[in-house]
Amino acid sequence: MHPTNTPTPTPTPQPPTTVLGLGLMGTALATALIKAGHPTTVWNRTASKTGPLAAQGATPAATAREAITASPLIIVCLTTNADVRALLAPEAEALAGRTVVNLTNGTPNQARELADWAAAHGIAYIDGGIMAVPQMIATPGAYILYSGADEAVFATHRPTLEALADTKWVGNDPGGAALYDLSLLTGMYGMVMGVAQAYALIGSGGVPAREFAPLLREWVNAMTDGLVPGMAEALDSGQHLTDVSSLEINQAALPNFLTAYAQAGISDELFRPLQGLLDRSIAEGHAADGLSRLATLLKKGQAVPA
Ligand code: FVH
Repeated sequence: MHPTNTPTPTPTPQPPTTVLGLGLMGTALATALIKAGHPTTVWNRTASKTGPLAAQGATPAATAREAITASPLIIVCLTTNADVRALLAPEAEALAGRTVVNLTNGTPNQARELADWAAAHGIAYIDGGIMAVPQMIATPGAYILYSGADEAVFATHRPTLEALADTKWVGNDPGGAALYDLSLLTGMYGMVMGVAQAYALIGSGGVPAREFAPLLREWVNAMTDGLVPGMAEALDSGQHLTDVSSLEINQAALPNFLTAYAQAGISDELFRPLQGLLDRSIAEGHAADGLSRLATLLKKGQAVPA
C-alpha cells in the first residue's frame, strides 16, 4: 500500500496593506494583518517601532511615501486628526487612486473635512472608530465602526478589515463613525466617572476597593441593563413621565451625595454639574419626569461649527 499523496492547500494570497502609525493601537493592527497573512508594510515617525513588526514578517518602509505606494489600502492610526492631516497632505499624489482608512480618534467634522480633502485628490476615504483596546484587536468582542461616502469601496476592503475586528458600517456620512465612536465613549466615560467616585467614597470609610467591587459591578450592570433601553424608549416616544424615579426625588437626594463627598474630603467636581441640571429641569416644569429628560435638557440649540 502506498500512502495517498494529498496536496497541501495553497493559502489564498491576501491583499497587501500598509499601516501608518505604530503606537499601541497601530502595532496591534499591523500584528493582526501579519497574522492573517497580509503582506504588511509599516511606517512610523519613530522608526525604531517598526523593529518588532519586521521580526514578525512586516516590511518596514523608510518613508511614509514608500509605505503608501506599497499597498492599495492604507490604514492610519495616529494621535490626532491634525497629525493625520499633516502626514497625508504632502502625500496626496502618492495616495491618489488608493483607499485611506483612518482609525484615529476625532470629531465628526474632522472626518468630513478629511473626506472632502481626500475626494478633491482622488483618494477614497473611510473613517473608523475602534471600539477596543489594543489587546482586544483580532479577538471576539472587538469591533470597528466605519463610514464614508462610498460603501462599495468599504465592501472591497471589508475582508481585510475583518482581520482587525468585526466591522460595523454606519453609513455614507464620513462623520458617522466618529459620531458613534464618541457617543459610545461618552457612555464609557460617564461610567468611569461614576465608578471612580464610588471607589473614592467607599474608600473614605476604609472599605478596600476589591471588597466593594462585586457589589458595584452588579449594581452598575443592573442599572445599565434597565436604564439604557428605558431612556431610549422615553427619548424616541417623547414620554418622559416616570413611575421609576422622578427628577424631583433625585434633586432632593443629590445634596446628600455632595455633602457626604465634602465630609469625606472627596472632590465633587464630577458630580456638582448634575445639581445644576436637576435644578433647571425642575425650574422648567419637569419635576415628575424621569432621568431621560436630562438628555433633552443637554441640547443647547445651534451646534458649534468645527
Ligand atoms: N489605545 C487605545 O486603547 C485606544 C483605543 C481606541 C482608539 N484609540 C485611538 O487610536 C489612536 C492611536 O492611539 P495609540 O494608543 O496607538 O496611541 P500611541 O501609542 O500614543 O501612538 C500614537 C502614534 O501616533 C504617531 N504620531 C503622533 N503624532 C504624529 C505626527 N505628527 N506624525 C506622524 N506620526 C505621529 C506616534 O508616532 P511616534 O510618537 O511613535 O513617532 C505613534 O505612532 C488615537 O487616536 C487614540 O485615541 C486608541
